[in-house]
Amino acid sequence: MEEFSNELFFYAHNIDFTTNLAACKTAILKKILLLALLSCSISSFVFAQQFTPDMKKEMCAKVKQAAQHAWKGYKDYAWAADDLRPLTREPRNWYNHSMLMTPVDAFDTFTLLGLTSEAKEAKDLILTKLDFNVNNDVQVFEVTIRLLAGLITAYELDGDRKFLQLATDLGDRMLPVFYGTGTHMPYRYINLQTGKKRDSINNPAEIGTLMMEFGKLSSLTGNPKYYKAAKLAIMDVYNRRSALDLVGEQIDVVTGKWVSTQSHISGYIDSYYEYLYKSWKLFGDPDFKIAFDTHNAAIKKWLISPTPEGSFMRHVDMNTGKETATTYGALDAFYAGLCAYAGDTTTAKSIQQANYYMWTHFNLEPEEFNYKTGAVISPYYILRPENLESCFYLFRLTENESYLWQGKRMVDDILTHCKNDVGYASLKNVATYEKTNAMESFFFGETLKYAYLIFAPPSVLNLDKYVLTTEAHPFEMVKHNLK
Ligand code: DMJ
Repeated sequence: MEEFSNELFFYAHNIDFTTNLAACKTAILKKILLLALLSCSISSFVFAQQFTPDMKKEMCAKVKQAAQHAWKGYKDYAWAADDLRPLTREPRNWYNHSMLMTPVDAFDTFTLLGLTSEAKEAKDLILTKLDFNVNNDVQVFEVTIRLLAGLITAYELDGDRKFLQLATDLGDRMLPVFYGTGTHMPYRYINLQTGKKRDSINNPAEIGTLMMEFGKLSSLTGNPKYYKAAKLAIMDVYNRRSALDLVGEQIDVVTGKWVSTQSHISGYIDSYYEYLYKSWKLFGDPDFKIAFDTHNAAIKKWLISPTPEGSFMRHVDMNTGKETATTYGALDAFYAGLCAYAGDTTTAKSIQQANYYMWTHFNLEPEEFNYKTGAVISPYYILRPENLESCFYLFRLTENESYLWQGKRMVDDILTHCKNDVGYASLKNVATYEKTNAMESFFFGETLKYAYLIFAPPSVLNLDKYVLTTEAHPFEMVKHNLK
């Protein structure tokens, strides 16, 4: 490259204006064209170059070291808390009492990565300290996807029944949230000790993303009550879809009326779609497949927004289909993986192209930007996994090595720019790489897990046997009928 730049510099400074101006202009144009071609071929060469088995091993080793580094920070400065504030080296709890978010989210990641002593430390902590008989007013969705799912997977991977006892206790304490609204949809919060429920304004993601965990609890305990309640809830959302087969962003679970009719695949809706498809994979119940296919067709008709940089997803009104926003962000990135998983690799590739553009265009992906104007709306990055998650599904299902290169770039960026001396910190602004004081438990549960799985042998996680929850906790597929 340098050689050519120098040559161009030479041309620019040695033009004989009197004799052959036109010839010089042509020569400069040729060189510019050559430079453009060269830079294109260099970037495609990077993707065409073989990603060797040694390179995969090196990536896996890097991710393992990162997991050890972050866990050490948690142990040293936040032991037994929900998570670590990495800049001030302090513990952080979500509620009145810690519920060990980080160790529960991390246990299966340590197990899959072969980090046996870290897995043992997390297990011992969970089994000696975790107690759900506490005065915590919990957000049912977050506690379900991180804790209930983490405990269920821990039980399936490790076999210790104490994990299942904890999961069942938690499920029983949260189950009443489904009752008493007058619809089948749950309230958003419940007190684990008193059972007091609150917040009737809920959303499809928080209503629907209980299906895998509660359903799995039914299959493991033999009691159908969890599956029934969660299925009635998710199908209630589906039954309230618009004539365009879309759902809105917020719904009142008492009146059953939509409070916000904005429709998109981002936060508040995202994992509702994910759980319709994954619940079909996990339980084999065709009602979920019908619902997913109906929505997926509508998403492709109304939301997908192809651009030269790939397919982004817009926001529309669920009733009219009228565009309401052209914002896209870190959370939306999961849909490429879901499309690939559901067998549509063509759509998946084009969304992943947009995802990777979003990642590389701003240094590292921002939480949200406007893909029409290019303006960044929320410049932060909180160690989210969705872009890596889609990369994982696309590599697994297409075996196209370009996804290994994409994965490498993203993993290297995270490990370089988010690392500090005691862990990995979120970024306040991706443009400046300025850090902020948070290391969410999903960094362990999802981000590091997908980072590893992209490069690890497929046998580490067999997708014919396991379905990954929205928090990337693998659940063994259920063979018997729970309907
Ligand atoms: C995770 O907690 C889950 O994946 C959830 O469904 C939405 N995204 C966060 C991480 O970004």
